[in-house]
Amino acid sequence: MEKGLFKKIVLSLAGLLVGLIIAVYLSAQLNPAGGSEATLGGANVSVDGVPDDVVQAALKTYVPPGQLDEYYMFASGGHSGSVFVYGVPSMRRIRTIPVFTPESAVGYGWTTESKEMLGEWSWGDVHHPALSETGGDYDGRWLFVNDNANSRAARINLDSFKTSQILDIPNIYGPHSAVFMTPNSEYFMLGSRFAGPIPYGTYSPIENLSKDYNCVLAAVAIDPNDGEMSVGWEVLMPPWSFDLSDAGKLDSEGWAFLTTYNTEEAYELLEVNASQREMDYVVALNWKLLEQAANEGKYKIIDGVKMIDPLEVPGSVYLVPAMKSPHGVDVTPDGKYFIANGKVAPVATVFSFEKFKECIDNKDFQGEERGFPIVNYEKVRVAEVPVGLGPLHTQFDGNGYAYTTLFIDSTIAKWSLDTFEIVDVTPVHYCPGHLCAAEGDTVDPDGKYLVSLNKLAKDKFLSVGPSHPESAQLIDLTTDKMKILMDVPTDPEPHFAQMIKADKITTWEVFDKDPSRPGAVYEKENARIERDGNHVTVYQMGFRSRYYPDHVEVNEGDHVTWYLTNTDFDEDITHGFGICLYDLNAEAQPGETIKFEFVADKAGVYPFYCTNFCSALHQEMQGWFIVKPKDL
Ligand code: RUQ
Ligand code: CUA
Repeated sequence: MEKGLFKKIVLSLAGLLVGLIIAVYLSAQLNPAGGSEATLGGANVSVDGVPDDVVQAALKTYVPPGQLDEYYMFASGGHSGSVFVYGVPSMRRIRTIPVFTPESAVGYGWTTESKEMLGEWSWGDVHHPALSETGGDYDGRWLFVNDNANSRAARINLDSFKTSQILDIPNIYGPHSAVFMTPNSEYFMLGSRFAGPIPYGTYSPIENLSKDYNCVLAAVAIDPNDGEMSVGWEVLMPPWSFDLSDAGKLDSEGWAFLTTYNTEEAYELLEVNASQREMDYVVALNWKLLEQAANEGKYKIIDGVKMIDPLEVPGSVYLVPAMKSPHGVDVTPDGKYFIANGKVAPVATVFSFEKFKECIDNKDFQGEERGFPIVNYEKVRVAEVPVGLGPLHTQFDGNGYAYTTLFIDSTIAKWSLDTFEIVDVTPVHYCPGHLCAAEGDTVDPDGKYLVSLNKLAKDKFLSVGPSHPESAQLIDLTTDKMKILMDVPTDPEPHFAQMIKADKITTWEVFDKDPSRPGAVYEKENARIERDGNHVTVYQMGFRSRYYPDHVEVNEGDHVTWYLTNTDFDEDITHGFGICLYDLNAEAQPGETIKFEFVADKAGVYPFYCTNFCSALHQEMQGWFIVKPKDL
């Protein structure tokens, strides 16, 4: 039986079994004190005695066999360097997409293409995934992420769920305050978390931080046709740590907002010294003006990038005072407000974009710092919402409510964007960082679901030793009170996530057959091994259940270029390729041609085999790589 069909049958049976077990479990919990009627997978079940909220939570998160989740959630994998894909509401983890770190499960980091993308680095630190947008709405084309460690950004194509480009960003140490998309994916912004002398490699002693160190904001431009990223331009900023950012939308389109947390310019004991001032800033950036300046040549080149001095572009940067080391900054769906989350101040401060513009028009400034005008705090601030201790991030539903995570309180507060009053608080477990609402960063959020991305799980799961997994909790937003529906463990480390309606993403079933693709072979008569001096090129096919050719003999020291085409144009029939004792591993998805290169520096006989179980004769899908010794 072919793998897809077999898998479907097994999955269906397993699903039915789980459904049956739940039904039996629920109906077995007999207790005359309670009682509830419910449907499960289309059948009526009696769930007498089970508390109603347990029944509702089970039903709301149960996706019966044959049905699919309603949303994809793309979650940061933090310093795993990967992106984790979940289905919501089941919270099943569907996929791990390796981005900045090799992943042998899918041969990422061994093929020529992925090796070249990873370059000299072996790890990365993904913080904030951002989906591409059209008209302020997720369009399901691409996902972009930042690397806080090695100053990169990456694009994942959502037709294949593969990392397709990694871009080095010059001049930015720790681009943490990224990735946040402009409403038509013109750009995303990245800002330095760490001050440093630029370009990379420049020396200056730490005491010179205020003088010689900079933070930099980069605008990465996105090609509307293929999503190709390039550094558009950069902006030279003082050595203040940039933490998070968000792009303006609708009323505030054309602006970007970034929080800072070390305007003290401290360089030791930051824990204390970066929290001296009562106010730091939200930095507001008029990116359209800066784009124009870049087009007019108002820049100098640093490390190959157009670097704009914003002091030479009047009107491009303003400072909005925000309470003590704010963390997240979030623009409301209508673009009318931007909200700074206090972190060490127990408030979410709501700023009016309209008032901000008025202050600029009326030159209503309360001072300036390093040449940048500081707008009048009393005028732009419309509310200080006392959300609780440790506010970090805010998301929105489509009904005029905001949801703020409180790291220290371990709660989420729901509050009105109209009255600025808190209407509900739910505990979460434990210490939430980001949170993710369904379509939450668009101009038209869905509400419905909220996921709390918690830094600690403590007692929530079976113990796995001194360090526990992190956790994600799914919260129901369809009732007045927020209700936790389920807990799932997550791998390190949940930072941000975005949740998109599943029907907005169209994936390929198989790779296109394209004879012009370098190295591709689809017919046995074209499969071959070619030699040019000491360079051997293998054109190999893989199909159920063999490789063709299945013996490849080269001479010790040969440089080998190996193309493998999976000629099974059949969804989900992936062939792996591992060479024993040669540290080589890859996979070819249906219809895909992959390439890897290596030097045959060890003589001997090395079996190769398919690592993905692909058919009943998968075990026979093997061959031999034979390296003839030099001195023979
Ligand atoms: S941060 S937990 Cu890296 Cu997004 Cu706020
Ligand atoms: Cu191909 Cu297993």
